[in-house]
Amino acid sequence: MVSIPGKGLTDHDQKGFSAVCGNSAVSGRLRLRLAGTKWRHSPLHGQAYQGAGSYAAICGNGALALCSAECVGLSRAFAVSRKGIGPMKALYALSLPVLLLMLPNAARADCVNPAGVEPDIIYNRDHKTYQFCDGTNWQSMAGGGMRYIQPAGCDNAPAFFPFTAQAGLAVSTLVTSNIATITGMDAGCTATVSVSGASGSPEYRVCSTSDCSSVTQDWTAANNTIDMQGKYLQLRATTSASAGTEFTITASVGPVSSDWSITTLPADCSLSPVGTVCADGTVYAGTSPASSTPMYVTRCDGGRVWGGSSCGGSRLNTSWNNGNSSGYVNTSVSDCAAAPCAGTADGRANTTTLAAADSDSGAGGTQPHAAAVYCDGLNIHGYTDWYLPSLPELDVIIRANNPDLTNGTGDDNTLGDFAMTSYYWSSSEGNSALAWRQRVSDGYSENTSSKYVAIPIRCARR
Ligand SMILES: [Ca+2]
Ligand SMILES: [Ca+2]
Ligand SMILES: [Ca+2]
Repeated sequence: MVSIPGKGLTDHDQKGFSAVCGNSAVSGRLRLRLAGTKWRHSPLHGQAYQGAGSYAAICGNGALALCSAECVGLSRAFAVSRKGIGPMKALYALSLPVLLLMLPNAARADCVNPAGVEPDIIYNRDHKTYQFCDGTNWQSMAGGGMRYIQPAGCDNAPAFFPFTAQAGLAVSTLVTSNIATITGMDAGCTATVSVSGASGSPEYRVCSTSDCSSVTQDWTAANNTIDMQGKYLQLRATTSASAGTEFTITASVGPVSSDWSITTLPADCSLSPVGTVCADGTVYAGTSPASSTPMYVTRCDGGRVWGGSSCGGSRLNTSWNNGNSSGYVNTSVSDCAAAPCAGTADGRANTTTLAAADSDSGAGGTQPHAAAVYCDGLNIHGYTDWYLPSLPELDVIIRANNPDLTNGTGDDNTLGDFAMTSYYWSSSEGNSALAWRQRVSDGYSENTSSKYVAIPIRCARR
């Protein structure tokens, strides 16, 4: 008796065939030579013949498991039972290359010992099971074996099943493919389903419904033999930890393969369209008119934080000054008489100035310019150089976020998380009491807003 705890193969009886193989690593079937006299060839656990694998071992109901490295322990254990056991009691578990070498030349001929042709049926007293000749070997009809009898020459080649390439993906993120429909095979004709890829730990699942609400094979990386006609195939994998890196996943159903490409965000997302989320989590917003260099905004409005799939927290509504409607201060930030102010108005310089300036002459000491101070002190996406954009910069941001300057259309919120009907503060000053703000929905800007009004802000950097 052989006991192999934890390997799924627990035992065999004196006939050598009562071992139980529940190991999911089983990936193929082979013929097994018993007692040096007869070749047996049994289907097992839904697996079709497959050339990969390293070792063989006997499983339940006469099946022979071809195992990958995970099953190596099986063959070693069974090797112990080879010596001194009489005919029909010995188990031979051989490494795959050896097993193939032992296949007789008659592998393509009719069944032998006893002689037979397809579809002859015999009863094997030794193993108390019926066997049929598939034209080459005597196949077991015991247990679930009958499930794997396929009509000769059945079509297990599906029509090509495309997977949509995905780019601009966040790094180190598990992503799923579209759900591909598998057609063009004969119903009942099984095929080996597999997935491969050098990186990303790819897996597949098989569903019986187009939305995968009903799963027939849950996520796995293992090969499986499945009747795929009319079913649905979906892939998943983890994106690269590096920016701008493509992984290619290959899925196969029978002889047909299809590639799925998943590419992470580029390191320099300013080469991508506005609204592209950069590898660092910031959002490319266009070119700053103040510096003629790329400008980025936070993923979410002031007060909110990206939670992985959406912005969380409460949107900050802040005054431009300290919230007082008296004691206004005309700072050294250049006053802007009319929109869009000077094209070179620099939000970064404005913010530095405002963060150090007193906003309320009626109160002793220094009161903050709250909107600018928020951006000046912000530490997010790995940066601390955030600033409150000037009006010309805010105009670029708002037009990037709503290109047609019309609310309720498909181009809304290209940059994400803007309150579409709100005004947002710029760092451009109007005079002592007023500052410039701009509305997202239509791009309208005004300097008639008192500095104490509390509205949203979006910080930028470059
Ligand atoms: Ca001023
Ligand atoms: Ca003061
Ligand atoms: Ca729009």
